[in-house]
Amino acid sequence: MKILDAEFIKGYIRMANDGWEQGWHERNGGNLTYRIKPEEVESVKENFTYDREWMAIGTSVPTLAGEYFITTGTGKYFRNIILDPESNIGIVEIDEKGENYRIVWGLINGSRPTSELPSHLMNHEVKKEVSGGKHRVIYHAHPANVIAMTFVLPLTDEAFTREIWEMVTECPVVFPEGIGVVPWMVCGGRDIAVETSRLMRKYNVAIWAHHGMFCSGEDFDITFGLMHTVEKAAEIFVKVRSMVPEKRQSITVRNFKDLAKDFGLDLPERFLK
Ligand code: 2HA
Ligand code: ZN
Repeated sequence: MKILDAEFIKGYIRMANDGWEQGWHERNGGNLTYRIKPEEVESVKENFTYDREWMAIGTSVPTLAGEYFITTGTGKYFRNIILDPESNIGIVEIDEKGENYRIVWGLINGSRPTSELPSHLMNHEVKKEVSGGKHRVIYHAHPANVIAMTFVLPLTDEAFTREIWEMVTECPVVFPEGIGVVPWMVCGGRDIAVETSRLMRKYNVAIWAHHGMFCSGEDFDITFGLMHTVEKAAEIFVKVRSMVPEKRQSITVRNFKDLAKDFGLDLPERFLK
């Protein structure tokens, strides 16, 4: 099969372009990785070449040994992905130790995977484990309203989860486990990757202060939808705060408990204080 005819590649490109259209990917902002299913790898393998050199990931992800990922390229713009996939995205194979990768398709003309590859792969490792292999997508974007919130609220999981939950009734239904917050850290390296993947053990959303957001999910729709839901709630937060210093009324602890009962949600007590 021609690689660009494969449904998983089409789904990846559509999600990347949807993110661009939402305004979450100025310049080269953001990155997206997908852990490819074995049968999907088989279906397009004839397009792969194995002559590019192995490169160090910069961290060790033994659980992902032998896996294949689609990734955005470093310095590449989301808005260009749909126009020229082969230059802006690629497929990488992880070696049998989980320490190196090599590009087997795309990222032509000497391009490399995203600078956030260590964060993505460490998140994939944790998510593969805790979801029993179900989670396949890690998505990083720069949505403006969530970033704005990181200048206003205390940088705690409790403050962000509760405030965002209160903005839209659907939020605790979509992410009942809550949201994690990473304080400002240098991006692109192992330290921020370790911190983010620690949060990903508990949550599907991690906010990077003054930078953006990471989401994890089973497929493109679920992961994009999660980013979209959190950012929509953050937009409402910004609108409310722009109108008045204090909310006049909101969803109460009692309301959350009623919702949890009817929807069968397990909302952690520490977000309901
Ligand atoms: O390069 O968003 O965090 C894209 C980024 C880095
Ligand atoms: Zn970023």
